[in-house]
Amino acid sequence: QDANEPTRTGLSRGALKRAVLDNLFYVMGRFPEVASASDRYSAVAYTVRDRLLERWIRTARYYKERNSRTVCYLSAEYLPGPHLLNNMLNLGITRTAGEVARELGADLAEIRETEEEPGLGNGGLGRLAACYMDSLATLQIPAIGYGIRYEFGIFDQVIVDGWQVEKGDTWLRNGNPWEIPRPKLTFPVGFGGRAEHYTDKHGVIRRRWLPDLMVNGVAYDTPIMGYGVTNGNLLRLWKSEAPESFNFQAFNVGDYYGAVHAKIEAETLSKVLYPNDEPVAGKELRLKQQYFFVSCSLQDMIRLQLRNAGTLDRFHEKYAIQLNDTHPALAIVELMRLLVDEHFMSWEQAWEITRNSCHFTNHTLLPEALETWPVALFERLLPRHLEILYEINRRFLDEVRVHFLNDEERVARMSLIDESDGRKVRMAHLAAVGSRAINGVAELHSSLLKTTIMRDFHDLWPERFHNVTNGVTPRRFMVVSNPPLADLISDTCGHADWIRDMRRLRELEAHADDAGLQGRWREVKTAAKGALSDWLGQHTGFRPDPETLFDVQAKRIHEYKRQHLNLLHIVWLYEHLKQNPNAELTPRTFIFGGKAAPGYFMAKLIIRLIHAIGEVINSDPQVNGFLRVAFMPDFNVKNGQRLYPAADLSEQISLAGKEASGTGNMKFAMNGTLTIGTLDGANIELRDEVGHDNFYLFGMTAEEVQQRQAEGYRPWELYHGDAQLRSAVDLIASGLFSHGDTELFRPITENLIHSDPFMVLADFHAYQERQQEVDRAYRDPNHWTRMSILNTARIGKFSSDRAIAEYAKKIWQIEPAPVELAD
Ligand code: 26Y
Repeated sequence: QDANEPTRTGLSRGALKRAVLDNLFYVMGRFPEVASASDRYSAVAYTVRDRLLERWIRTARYYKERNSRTVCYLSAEYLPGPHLLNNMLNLGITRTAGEVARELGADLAEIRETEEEPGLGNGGLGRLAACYMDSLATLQIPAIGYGIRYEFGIFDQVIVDGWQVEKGDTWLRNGNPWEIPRPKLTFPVGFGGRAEHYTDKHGVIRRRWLPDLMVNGVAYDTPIMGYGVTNGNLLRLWKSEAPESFNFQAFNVGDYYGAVHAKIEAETLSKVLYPNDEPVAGKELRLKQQYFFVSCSLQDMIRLQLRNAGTLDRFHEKYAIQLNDTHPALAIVELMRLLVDEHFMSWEQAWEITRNSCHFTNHTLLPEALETWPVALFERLLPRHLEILYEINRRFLDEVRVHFLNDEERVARMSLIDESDGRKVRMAHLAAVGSRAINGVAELHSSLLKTTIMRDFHDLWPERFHNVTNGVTPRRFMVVSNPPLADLISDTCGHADWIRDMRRLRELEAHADDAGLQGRWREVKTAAKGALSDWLGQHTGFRPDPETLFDVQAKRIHEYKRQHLNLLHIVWLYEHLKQNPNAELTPRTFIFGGKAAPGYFMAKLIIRLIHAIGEVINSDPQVNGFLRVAFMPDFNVKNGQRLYPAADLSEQISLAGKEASGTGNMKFAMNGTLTIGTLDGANIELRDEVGHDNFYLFGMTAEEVQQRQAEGYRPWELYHGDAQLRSAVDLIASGLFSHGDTELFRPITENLIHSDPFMVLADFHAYQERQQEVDRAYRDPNHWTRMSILNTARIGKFSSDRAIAEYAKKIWQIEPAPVELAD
């Protein structure tokens, strides 16, 4: 029966095998004996893609016929991770594909290794967007993810002499089998020029924009399939190109080189992803990128709506636009411009539509991460948009004045323009004014939003504020990353329904004390640790002992995330061990992973310090039975998938009030990793879910932090008052970890003693005490394993399916549209 199955859609072993060989031959132009690893990968990827396309096109047709309400997720970043295995899982062909590979003399694991992941994001925010795309499809909600097809994504990190060195990310080098270019789907985007009055054919005086530079945005589509359903959504990324007419125009006036230059400039727009954690001010190209993708996306929505409805009057009923932070907030102004200037709608109607289409998610309270743009730059690039923004502001501020009589200070605070220090456009205010709903990403964060940066807005429009706690997809972070654990869970529960209904993991609870399950649970963890060790051995030369406790901190390197708190504890432990060689201690390997923004000096120095401390500790035979330090280079989605299953302890130790949510915390806990953490972001809710006894809590609360700062924080007093703390800091300053160089790490030690903006010293003692408790607990394997099982069993809330269901209900008012795969 296999032989009769169509080669492009069949899911049987025979059909898949035929398809792989076909693709190798006809797409890659190779025969098996000479195929490279990357040829083999592509042949398999095209085989999977063909099968997605059938479902995908069926979905597109179905949504079109029904004119379904659609979520448009606007995000400057997406970090989907490798597609191959995830798509195989969604199609339900993982096992068959493995067999086919073997029959062809290949190894699926090896084939997977050659896949380049699209690193089109920095970290949490981009990965969240990818998790949400996965859940939208799985929950059968019509959605388009709009973004930028960066030619160079986040840099690859290599470590040279303990320093981070950035390498360009050339993810498109071998082609990208997952995307479908849509050259016909191209929109023009203008920049610069001026605005002018003109009289239309009805004699009405109108305003229009005459840009002096045009760029084209070309769509590249990637199918995003749901798990175990026919629905497939669309990730539509824009690539910038010069319009063809460009060369022509220039040729006519004889400026050939000018034309070539302009072409290059147009193509620069989607060249490279900007890192976060760097001063956001004044990066002209970033503003251009934001406008570019927002404009293309809105033009695309308008095209679809005109095609389906013939008018834009009900645009907001058709689309729910979600702004992933302020990066796409220009959508508000651009939608106004398109409706008013190009589709001749009245201001009032256009504003009604705009304000009912947009929704805004905030991801940070850190003042340095709030986007503002100098008015002069804004005006030069987007002169007409500035006029529209001023008009939005004028009407908005009148509303504020009427609501809060006699409060011009408040008016100034809320204005879309910050007049305090050179005039700047406040993007968060724009996003708030133009949105129906505003949400934070964890309970604490959402409530701090209302009392800090969005306080005035909350006073004005309390009903617009919501919380949607983040979630992550169990498909990628459990089933794809950790198949043995997924199998063990399904085996124990007697079903695999937990993969789409994570609350059902609770069924594991009943077995938490079961010796049989505990034994198998430990075996799974130990095997994952072994695999990680092998990988680290191959890539760093140091292979940690899987018998030790794996204590992992993996996330972007940032002072607020406090990797240096972790380091101070390690240094303290080292000293303690040297002084008490017989101390009873659980052997531990501290594993770090994470990238530093290329321009963030302190973060790069912290990476150097991790390596410096590792170098000394790892080669000191006196402590080696107990203490080791490893660094996983190039932490990205793919490498994260090796890390989460292998961790015993996850470090979520940011200063309370600084981490909006965190999502690594959830990925670790899903894989049976216990957390040591502060009451920050989603840690609070995670602890409430898994149970306070199964979470290692330490540190000040956000409130205590505020209080302490208000009183005047004096870290030097802590340094002088705590001998253990002082000697840990001093040991770093002494040059022990830098071959006697007392200058190298001075910026870190001096900063800690004299300013310590993230209160590392204030939380040190509590952290160290809690770590001692971890140490003791790990020595009781049954108790530890019980806690590990309970973490997984109770993690259901943090599925992105729950988060998306909340958005659908509270924010978007959208219903699922299940697609059937007819036979
Ligand atoms: C303005 C530009 C330079 C910029 C670009 C990217 C600024 C920030 C970002 C990225 C921010 C980010 O990743 N934020 C994280 O979002 C996660 C998802 O909500 C949260 O879990 C995490 O706490 C937050 O830091």
